Amino acid sequence: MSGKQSVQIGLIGCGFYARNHLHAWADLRKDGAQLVAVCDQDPQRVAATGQMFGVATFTDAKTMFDSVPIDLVDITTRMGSHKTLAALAAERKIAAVVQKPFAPCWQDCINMVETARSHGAWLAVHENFRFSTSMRRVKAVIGSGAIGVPNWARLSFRTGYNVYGGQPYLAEEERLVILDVGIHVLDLARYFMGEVDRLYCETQKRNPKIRAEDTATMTLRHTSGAVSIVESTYESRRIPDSFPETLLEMEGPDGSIVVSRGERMIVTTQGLSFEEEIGGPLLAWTSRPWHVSQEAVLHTNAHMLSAFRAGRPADTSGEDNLKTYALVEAAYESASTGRAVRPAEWHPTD
Ligand code: NAD
Ligand code: 89V
Repeated sequence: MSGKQSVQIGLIGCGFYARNHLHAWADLRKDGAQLVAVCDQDPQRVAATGQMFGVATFTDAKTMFDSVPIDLVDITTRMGSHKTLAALAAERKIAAVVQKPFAPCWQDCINMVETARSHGAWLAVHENFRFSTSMRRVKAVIGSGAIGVPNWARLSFRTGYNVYGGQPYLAEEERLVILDVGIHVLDLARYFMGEVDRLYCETQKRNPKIRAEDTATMTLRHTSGAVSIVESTYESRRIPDSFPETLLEMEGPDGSIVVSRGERMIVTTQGLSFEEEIGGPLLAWTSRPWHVSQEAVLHTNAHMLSAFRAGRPADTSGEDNLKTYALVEAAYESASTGRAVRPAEWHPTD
C-alpha cells in the first residue's frame, strides 16, 4: 500500500462510539484517509450518518464490500459481530481494524488472527488508551531514562461515571469491568512495564443492578521482575471523578512518575521534580469529559493509517492484542479459582 495516494476507508457500525472514529477519519483526510462508505444494520442510523459525513450508505457489509472499492475497513460494532465481519474483510483481502474487545472469548480471537493470516490480510485492534497524548508522554519520559527501568507501578481507572447511559448493553454483559475497561489498563501495563509472567485477580460486584463484575483489582508480575497493580471499577464514588482518565504511579531506581486527575504529571528524577500538564487539546468535535478518549481515537486512527500504508503491522495488531487478551482470560481464571495464573496458559510465549 506504501506510496498510494489515498486509502479508501469503510466503516461498519454507526453507534455510540463510532461518531469519534468518523470525525477522526474526516480529520485524517489531509493525511490520505478517504472515508467512502458506512454500514449499519439500522437503516435510520446509517442514513443519518451517511448524510452527516457525505458518503455512501449500506445496511449490509457484504453488499458494501462488493459495491465500493475499500482498502481498510473500520469495524466499530460490538464484540459479538467482530468475527463474522472481520472474516468477510479477510476473504476479500481488505485490511481491518476491529474495536476492542477483540471478541467475546479467546477462541474467537485466535480464529480471527488465523483467518486473517490464512488470507494474508492486515488486521489490527483499536486499543486506544496507549495512543492518548498523556500516555504517550509517559512513555516518552520512560524512554528518556529519567526514572531508570520501571520496576513498580499502579495503573488505576476508577470511576462512578454513568457508563450505562451511553452504553446500556454493559449492564447485561456476562463479563464486564475486566473485558470492557480492564483490557485497556492491562494493555497499558504491557506497554509501560513489559510482558506479564503471572497475575492474581480479585473481582467484586458492588452494584446489585449490574449482571457482572464492576470492580477488579489485579497484581501482575512482569517477566522483567517488575510488579504492577491494575485496578478498574465503575463503582467508585469520588468527587471530582476522574472519568475517563487512567491515573498512574510508577517507580524506577532513579525516580518516579505520578499522573493525577486532570492529566497532570509529576516526574521525580536526580532528586528534583517537575510538573507538567500532559493532556491533548479539545478538538472541534470533542467535549469534556469524553475528550481524552475521543482524542485518543484520532491518534489511534492516524497510527493505523500510517502502519497500513507502510505495509507494517500496527502496534496493536491482532497478534499483539492476543497478548493483552490472554491477560483478560488469566484475570477471570484467577478470580474464579483464587490462584495466580500465567497468561502463557492461553498464549504460550516462544
Ligand atoms: P453501539 O451498540 O452503540 O453501536 C454498534 C452499532 O453497530 C449499532 O448501530 C448496530 O446497529 C451496528 N451493528 C451491529 N452489528 C452489525 C452488523 N453485523 N452490520 C452492521 N451494523 C451492525 O455500540 P458502541 O457503544 O458504539 O460500541 C461499539 C464498540 O466500541 C464496542 O466494542 C465497545 O466496547 C467499543 N468502545 C470502545 C471505546 C474506546 O475505544 N475507548 C469506548 C466506547 C466503546
Ligand atoms: O473506553 C471504553 O472502552 C468504554 C469506557 C466506558 C471505558 O469508556 O467502554
